Amino acid sequence: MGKGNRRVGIHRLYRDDPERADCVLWGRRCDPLSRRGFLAGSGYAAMSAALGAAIPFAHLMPGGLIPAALAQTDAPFQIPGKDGLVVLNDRPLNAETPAWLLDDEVTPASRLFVRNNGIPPPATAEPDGWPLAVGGESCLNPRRYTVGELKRRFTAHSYQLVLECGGNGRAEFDPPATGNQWTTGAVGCARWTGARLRDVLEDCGIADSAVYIGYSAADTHLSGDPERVPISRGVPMRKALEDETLVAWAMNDEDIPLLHGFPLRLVCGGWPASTSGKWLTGIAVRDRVHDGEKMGGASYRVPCEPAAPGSEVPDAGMCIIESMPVKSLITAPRSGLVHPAAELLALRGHAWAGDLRVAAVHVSIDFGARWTRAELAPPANRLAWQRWHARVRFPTPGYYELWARAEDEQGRSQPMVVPAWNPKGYLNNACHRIAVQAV
Ligand SMILES: Nc1nc2c(c(=O)[nH]1)N[C@H]1C(S)=C(S)[C@@H](COP(=O)(O)O)O[C@H]1N2
Ligand SMILES: [Mo]
Repeated sequence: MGKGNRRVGIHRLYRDDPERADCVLWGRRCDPLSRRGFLAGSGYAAMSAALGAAIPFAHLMPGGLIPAALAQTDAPFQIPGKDGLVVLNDRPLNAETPAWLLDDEVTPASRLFVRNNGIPPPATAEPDGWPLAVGGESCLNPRRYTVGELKRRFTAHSYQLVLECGGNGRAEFDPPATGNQWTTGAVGCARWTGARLRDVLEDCGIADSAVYIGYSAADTHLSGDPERVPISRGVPMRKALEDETLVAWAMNDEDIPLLHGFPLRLVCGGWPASTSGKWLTGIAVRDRVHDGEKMGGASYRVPCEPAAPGSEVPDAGMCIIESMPVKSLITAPRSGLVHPAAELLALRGHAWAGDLRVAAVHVSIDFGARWTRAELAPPANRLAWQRWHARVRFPTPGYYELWARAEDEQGRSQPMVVPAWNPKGYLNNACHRIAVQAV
């Protein structure tokens, strides 16, 4: 892949030109009179032929649905220290993890997605000397720490925390949203260790006027302009002061890998991962909503009220994304499995719900007509994802899709189709689906 390469997903191709996409996908003659959608005319036959199987529940299949077997984007590309990630952009580096590689309870460094907005700093040879400045309008006693001091002075806490990019799932929006065309893999749940941000802020003193924190970091802008900052986001005080919000110096009990913020990172589990500043050098306690880079405009903000797809939303009508919505993944089996129809198939995955707990997970083999309840484990700690297991049986041989749908403790479920359109394509928590051929 050359400099600045970007990947265009199959969904994007469909959004842009469905007829051409049909030609590419099904090898059909580009007939301008042919109807759109797979099940129209020769569509069903072409699709069955391409999948190599009949589709027993074809009558239940939503029109225009791209079969999961073909929507797969696994195309491993090597990044040092990474295993099987799909690179979406190489400047800045952005890479996601195929669902079947997210099967671990605790996501290993080799399988954690990478989302850089700028250029990471070089690895410091002296991590314990790395500075963290705490200040801002609402900090009573601004001061500087080093990572070594943070480790000595504050109690270390460890939590497994879900980090999911706000744009995970963007590839499915219609009209398409610009930005990394994440499918499902911009999420992970590693174990983070560090000081509670609350303990550090209380050490400096928090004024009554405190509203928000904002981070600053050592990465540099793509333009090379030292005056420009790639990203500087933050969270309201209530999130900043939670037990699980960490100023972390370790991931999975080792130094944080350079791509993930070595040697110091803010971690705010359950919120858009953009709030978890990597290569952390500063925390400002603000007397207003933090106004750093990527806090305004359409960045990490969505229409406060539902907006018509493609419409212009005035700035005042945009709200900052806070807790991420309920979501799940099928991490085993891998999509594309060929399985004996006579045998039960065991499947499993993870489910998470931002600041909330997951209350239930259901799975379907018939495009969502009927659902079976999965077994659901409690989280390792608050804000960790939860393991689920289910078994399904196929009535006849053929092509099936397995769909998983989680529900949070407040009764909100994942939608089966892409949810509320927004200008930058955030918060797509539609059900994950995989393809299985029963033989
Ligand atoms: N300093 C800094 N922090 C950052 C970013 C960045 O570009 N620079 N990217 C953010 C975004 S948008 C995401 S989704 C997560 C990605 O974390 P990861 O690369 O460790 O998976 O880091 C966040 N923290
Ligand atoms: Mo992100």
